[in-house]
Amino acid sequence: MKVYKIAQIPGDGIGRDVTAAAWAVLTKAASAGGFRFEGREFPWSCKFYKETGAMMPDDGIETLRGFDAILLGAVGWPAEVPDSVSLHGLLLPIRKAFVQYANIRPHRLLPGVQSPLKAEGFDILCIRENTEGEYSGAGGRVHQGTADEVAIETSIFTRTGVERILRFAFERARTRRGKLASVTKSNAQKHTMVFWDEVTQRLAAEYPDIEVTSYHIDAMAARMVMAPESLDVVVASNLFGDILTDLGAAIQGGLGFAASANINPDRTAPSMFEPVHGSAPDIAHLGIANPIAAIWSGAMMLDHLGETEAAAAVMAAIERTTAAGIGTVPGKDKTDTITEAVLAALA
Ligand code: GGG
Repeated sequence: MKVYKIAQIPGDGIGRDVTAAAWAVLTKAASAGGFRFEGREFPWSCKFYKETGAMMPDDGIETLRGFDAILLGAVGWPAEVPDSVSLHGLLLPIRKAFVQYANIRPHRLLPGVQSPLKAEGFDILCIRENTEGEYSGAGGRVHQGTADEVAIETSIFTRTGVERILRFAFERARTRRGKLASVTKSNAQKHTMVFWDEVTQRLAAEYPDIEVTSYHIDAMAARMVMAPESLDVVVASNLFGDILTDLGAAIQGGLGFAASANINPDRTAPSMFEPVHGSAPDIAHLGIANPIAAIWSGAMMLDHLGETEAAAAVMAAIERTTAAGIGTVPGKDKTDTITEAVLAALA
């Protein structure tokens, strides 16, 4: 029997609740599909940071390298650890070390879920550059605490990084409706974003079958609200993709429905699957977090592992659950109720 080794990092806050839900569904999907998961849980989190001074041990990356995939919950406990420390101590180094350069985030309405914008008929695949750009961590501060203080954050866009994410997006567009929206702010940011636009135009010549449109981020934000059904694949830099996908989550009913996959397309290291939402400390341990985003992320993991039938079964179970009105309204149903409904709907 095929056995997949999965590293589980529940993280902080509701991360623990939603990864437990996803794990229960994944375990059942595996047994129905004739394969098995062997999970190992890592306590890396803000609590771990408080105890050890680091978000993960020095050999954390090397430890994770031995797994087939990583299932992550959420990171952040801003009352105790600055968000910049938790993000740069765990999530971002994993994405970078494992060359998970494509962050894939689907935005569509599940049956029974209402978009707060009353949007319908949209199916957007956001592809976020995930290893460089505005989140490179380069920069510094001088004259701290004085009137002359200066803070600099350097965006790093490499030819390798920009080409590979755009090529990935073109290829994805080919498997869908053949439309690609490339998002920058090249009128205001005249180095990195102009470079991104140039690479987009050059690659467009290699993909004559793909209809490519370049948008500025502000115009894209408006389009996602006003005409989301006009969009197919949307590709953007790390920061712009991060922001647009919270907007996408809002259009699809809320962050409780937004799944994501941090993919290493070359399969030279494990990929990581996590809901888009954060740790939501305000509702942590109340048992009301919506686990659907985490379960959907688990379905994306199944797909990536090649277990496409099991992935489809989990998605069908999620859809049967929301179609029955369970988990469709934020805060209405308990995490356990939604999880049990998905488990029951899993054929
Ligand atoms: N579930 C992932 C999580 O904890 N997200 C919090 C966050 O702010 N992430 C920023 C990012 O995805 O780059």
